[in-house]
Amino acid sequence: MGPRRALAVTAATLALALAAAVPAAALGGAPAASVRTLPAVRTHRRAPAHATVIISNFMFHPMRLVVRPGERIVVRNKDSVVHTLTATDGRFSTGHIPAHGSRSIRAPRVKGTYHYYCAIHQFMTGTIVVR
Ligand SMILES: [Cu+2]
Repeated sequence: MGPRRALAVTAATLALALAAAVPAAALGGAPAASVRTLPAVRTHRRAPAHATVIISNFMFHPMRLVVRPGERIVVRNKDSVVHTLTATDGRFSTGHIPAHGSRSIRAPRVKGTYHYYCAIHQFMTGTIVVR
């Protein structure tokens, strides 16, 4: 009689716990997930699209950068000398980027492959792919 009653109580408690747990999970779980998703999407859209090229040790990194048409490209010069990032055909250029400074340019709006170099140290080359 004792064990049987205890079992019944346990079953009832379990049923109550389940009844409480399921709606809690359904109501609490779903909004939590969408709350987690929404700010990420909003943050992504609010942040202006921009890519980065780093100059260090007389090299561009990455040497081949893929961007969207018209995307902003920030060029950071980590060297102690002035550099430029200048299209081989002259269509874009950062102008002089001072030592430890940065400049930004817009990628061309026309899709394609654009080669560039440093106008001061012409052995420094790289490529921007717009697609
Ligand atoms: Cu240079």
